[in-house]
Amino acid sequence: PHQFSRAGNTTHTGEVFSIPQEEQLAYGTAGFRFRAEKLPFIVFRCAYVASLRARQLDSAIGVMITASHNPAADNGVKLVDPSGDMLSQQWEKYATEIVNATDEDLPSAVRALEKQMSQVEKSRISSGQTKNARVVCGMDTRISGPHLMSAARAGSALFNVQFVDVGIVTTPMLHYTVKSFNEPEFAEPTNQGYYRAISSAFRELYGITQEPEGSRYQPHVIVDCANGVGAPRLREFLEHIPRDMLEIELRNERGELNHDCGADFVKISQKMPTEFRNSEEGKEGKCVSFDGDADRILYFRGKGAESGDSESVELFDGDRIAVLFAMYLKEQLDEFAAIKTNYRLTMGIIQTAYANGASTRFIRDSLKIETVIVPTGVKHLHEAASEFDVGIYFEANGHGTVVFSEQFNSAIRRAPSSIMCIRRLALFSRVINETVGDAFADLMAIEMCLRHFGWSMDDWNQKLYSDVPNIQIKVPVDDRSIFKTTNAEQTLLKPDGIQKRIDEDVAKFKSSRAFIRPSGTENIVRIYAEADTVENTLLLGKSLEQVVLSIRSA
Ligand code: G16
Repeated sequence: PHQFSRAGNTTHTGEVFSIPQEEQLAYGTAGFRFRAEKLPFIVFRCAYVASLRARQLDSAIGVMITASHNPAADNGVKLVDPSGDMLSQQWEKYATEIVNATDEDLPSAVRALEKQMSQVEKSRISSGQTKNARVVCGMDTRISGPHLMSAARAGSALFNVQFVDVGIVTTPMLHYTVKSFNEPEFAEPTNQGYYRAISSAFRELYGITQEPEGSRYQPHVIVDCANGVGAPRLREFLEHIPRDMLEIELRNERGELNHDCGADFVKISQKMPTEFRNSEEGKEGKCVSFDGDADRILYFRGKGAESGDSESVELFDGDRIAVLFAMYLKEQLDEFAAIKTNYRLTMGIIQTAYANGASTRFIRDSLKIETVIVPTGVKHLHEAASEFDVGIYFEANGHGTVVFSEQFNSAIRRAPSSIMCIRRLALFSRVINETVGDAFADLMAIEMCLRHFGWSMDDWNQKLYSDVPNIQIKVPVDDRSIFKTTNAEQTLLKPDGIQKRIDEDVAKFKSSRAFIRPSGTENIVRIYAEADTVENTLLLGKSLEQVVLSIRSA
């Protein structure tokens, strides 16, 4: 067996870690994600699938080697389509088939896949009209990354497709670069091209943003980099942002990845990340947390000395960011509608079941904006957001962005650019990374919205809604595949009888809501609960934990 076969899978430490032929591997919430030892043959085969898709479409396709928020010992791989979006779900299925084939069956699985393509696509592949086909591969800072990069290179070589190694980048940078390869007018397909495109839009937007009288906005932010790729790349990006516009301080740059820090840690524990705990600024200031590959962002601050709790944080999560964007964009769109009545641009906000109930009520009742709830996973949110001219999507965990339709772009292009709301909309859409949630781009956009409204953290907190108490619990399980959900993951169909027990527990508390779902990225089941008080939320969460534990031990 060769180095990247199931039987001969060679790890980054040089050992052979073979994977049983019958073991089934699933393309999860965000690609294949396991302990790094399993990954080499998976990356090899995924890169082959990417190269086939690249030749089919004569385009650049992305391969990102990352396990994002997972611990340092894990790794993963996800594929990126030509527009910079997540891989199409049809191709997720193909990738799953190829990855799960036995070593013996691989050649026939490959032939079966090639056969499924249309005649036109096949003739393009066989006649070699594939000069734009390339596999663009990036990785995060994990120690297993370089070996997996070599597996990806070998996988794309099978089909003789050009391989571009972009090195250590954030996931959103890779998405942006793939789009830039395919749409050269969008940006130059390099790290510098990405930095320049976003920072120049930011500087221009800054230039036309007036702080209102009495503004309490503070242009100073402290960033928890999760000890990940966000740190080195943000330092480079900030060379393009003048310090008198925005002053950014970096922490957690070089320790163990995602350990005691990072957006996932802060969201789930609702605690200060390491390096913030004993700092005065952390307590009162404006703090931000990225995850391991910088595609998530959360704001937070310490609860302050008077709370007597030096560890807990007040979170400004994905929901609050989505609402901030919505308020800014709605203001511009309303002005736009008043001038150009022949364009009716629609706007919607996409959330998942993890969205704080108070945020959803605020969006519907106070902002009067449509909300849609979809299953976890950026691919679902992105797709639903694309139904609107301005589609804002955010998971509560801080993963989100805004997507703009063709109709939006042409309306903006045709309108006179001297009108302020048009300029704001045009520039905001360029600060944002539309391809996927992006911690850097979101940070820039959030700061511009806060500056526009003249808001301090207190204002951002108090002028919208108060979060209802909520808790998330992770329960490790052997086999998460026994948990089957429906209703945007808010109801469990399997194991039998479990949903009834959840409903009974929920009914014991006031204003409560809860659900249990299997993670698509870790070997755990996630519990989410809300109730009227912090105490009741904890009680509800704990009783649901017992429900899962009783199934686990049954
Ligand atoms: C990935 C996905 C997110 C998802 C998260 C957790 O984030 O991109 O959409 O919310 O996993 O998913 P699950 O609850 O299924 O484990 P990341 O930042 O880890 O790539």
